[in-house]
Amino acid sequence: MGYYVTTPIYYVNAEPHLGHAYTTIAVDVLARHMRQRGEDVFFLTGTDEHGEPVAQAAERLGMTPRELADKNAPRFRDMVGRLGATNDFFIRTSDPQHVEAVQRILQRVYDAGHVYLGTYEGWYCPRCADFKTEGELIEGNRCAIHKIALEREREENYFFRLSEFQEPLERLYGEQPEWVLPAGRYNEARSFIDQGLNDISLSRSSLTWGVPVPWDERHVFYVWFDALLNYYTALTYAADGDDLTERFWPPTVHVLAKDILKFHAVIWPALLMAADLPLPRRLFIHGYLLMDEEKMSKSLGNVIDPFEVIDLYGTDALRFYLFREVSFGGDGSVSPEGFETRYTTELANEYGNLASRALAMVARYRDGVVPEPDAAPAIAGDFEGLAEGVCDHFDRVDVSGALDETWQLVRRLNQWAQEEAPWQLAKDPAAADRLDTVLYGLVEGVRVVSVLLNPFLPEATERLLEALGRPELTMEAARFGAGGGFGEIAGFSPLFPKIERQPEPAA
Ligand code: ME8
Repeated sequence: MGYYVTTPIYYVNAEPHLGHAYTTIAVDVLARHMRQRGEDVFFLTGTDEHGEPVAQAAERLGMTPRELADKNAPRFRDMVGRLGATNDFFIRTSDPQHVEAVQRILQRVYDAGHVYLGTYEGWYCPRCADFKTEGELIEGNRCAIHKIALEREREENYFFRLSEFQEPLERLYGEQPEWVLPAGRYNEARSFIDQGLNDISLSRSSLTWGVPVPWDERHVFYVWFDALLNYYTALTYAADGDDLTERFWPPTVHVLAKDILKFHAVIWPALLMAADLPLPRRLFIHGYLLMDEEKMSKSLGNVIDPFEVIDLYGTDALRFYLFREVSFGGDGSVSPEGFETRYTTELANEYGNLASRALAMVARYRDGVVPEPDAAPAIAGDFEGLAEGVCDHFDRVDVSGALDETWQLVRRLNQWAQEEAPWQLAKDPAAADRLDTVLYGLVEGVRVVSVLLNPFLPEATERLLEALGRPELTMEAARFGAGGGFGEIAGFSPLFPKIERQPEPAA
């Protein structure tokens, strides 16, 4: 069975920001880790191009929705590349194959009797592309997320009989308490279901930018139905002439933030049941990146541009920072100062220097050849269970936990180097064996943590492992002492050099 992991598909109504980069990197870290374990991985990301969020933004800009989508989709694709993401496919919901597959699946849902024509009356947020209950509004009938005043709408819509899936969803949640992680989000989804489900709009007749409803072309599908189905349709055409659904459906895990929990945790499984398709095995819901205590979002304008961060600190530093600074699953603030601090104290001083010092000592005291010690170094014991622990974290999508566990070993190696003081041992010819053991222990330790850090820091770790002449990245290679010794070490430049910042212009 393959390992199939997805990000949400992002709206092309604006340019990508750090929030989008965040989920994309998390999923890439997972995908890279699972490949290290020999899993058959498929990693999907892409853009959500239909519906009101895009149509309205295009109108404001005096463009057609398609022009806006064609302008912004490549920016998301570029972002994915700059982040070092190893996605297997990039879906655009304007792809004709997606449109055709959505029509085919929803026609099946219609034919099976899950759809009827009715009238929608109520509040609608065009930015969320979501119908709101009175209870979800904030003062002045405004959207709680976008803070914009909403209009009451009355429109003929096709409805999806969500209420029919009340019991099947209760059963799903009852039988699979870890279907949604973390537990707080599972409870939230469950209580939404427990309040009783109402049927929901499946189509819109006031909008033309969408997938036409095949049985009634006056309507287009409500964008969320079109969007959610991307996870399925992508597999039908991602590989030319090869349908990947056999190999990868159902998804192993969908990763998303809590803003779109209800769509994924309630509507999506009901839709799959209606279409008679197996359900994803798990959803992982992460929190928000905040700037000055507010959710970073394009409508609030408080966004960090991931391209700028990468230009300054590099891709690895961004990938690392986000999961160190904010525990994956919770909310947390990020800031340019925070980047600077973690870069210097952790990447440059703790990891980069550890590697440089270990290699420099091998060069100075042993002519660049890592010694083969007679006895295993004492530090080997600290690595016992490490790879298993990291795998356990990743099995639960605990990306920060996996990083923390590995980083403790980076710190332990620094501490051990201080305790053993190889620079002192080098002065005493009688301590030559001991020095051999310590040098080997340090280099082997750096190698093992580098294998485990590879999903987070692909560029730096691969450069270092090349220099060590030990480029293996598998989980077997993440054991202390695995694969024997080293040869002569190649020289290499510092992994995380000091950042030369442009001085702030004088006021
Ligand atoms: O909702 N913190 O698209 P979207 C953390 N098209 N993650 C954030 C974030 C933040 N401040 N801001 C954005 C949509 N994200 C739909 C999805 S899926 C079938 C359709 C990330 O462009 C996070 O993953 O608004 C969030 O769920 C997603 O971007 C929303 O992206």
